[in-house]
Amino acid sequence: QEARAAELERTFIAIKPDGVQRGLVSEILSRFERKGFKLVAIKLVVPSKEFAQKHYHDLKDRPFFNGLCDFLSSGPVLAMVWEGEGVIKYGRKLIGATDPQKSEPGTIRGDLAVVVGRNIIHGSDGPETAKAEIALWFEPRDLVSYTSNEEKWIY
Ligand code: RTP
Repeated sequence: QEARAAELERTFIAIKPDGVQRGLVSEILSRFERKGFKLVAIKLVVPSKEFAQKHYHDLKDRPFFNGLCDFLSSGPVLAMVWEGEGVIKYGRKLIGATDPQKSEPGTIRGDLAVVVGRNIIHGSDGPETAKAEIALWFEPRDLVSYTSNEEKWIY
């Protein structure tokens, strides 16, 4: 079990200000929990605009960059790290396509959002971004290692 725990991947997930303001936190958390992923870090923060620009630095040349950073820093964001086999890719699947008009029903954005600028949630898009985003939002000591009782029934 220890050997497997070392292999379990982690991803950064954030509920954006629209998701928090709309009271969708518990709905979204429960989807990740029920799937069998494990929460290893969580905090509610209002990021500064500079911090939002760091988080979205890959998009700095896009026309919507400024508005996107204003939006991310406009209110509380629920920042989280989730752990589990395949969590980076499958987390994106739970979230659904970037544009909620194209997200499948059953996904978080498909069920709960309407437009791309208010798509309620962010998830790392690969192992490198996951590592970088976790390091940007959390200190190593914020990441909690523990064994949940359910694990032996999930793996
Ligand atoms: P995220 O990083 O938030 O999970 O979204 P993503 O990878 O699915 O999409 P990405 O292309 O990285 O875009 C990041 C966020 O920028 C906003 N966006 N607005 N045309 C627009 O106005 C537009 N396009 C993208 C969205 O909030 C998207 O999640």
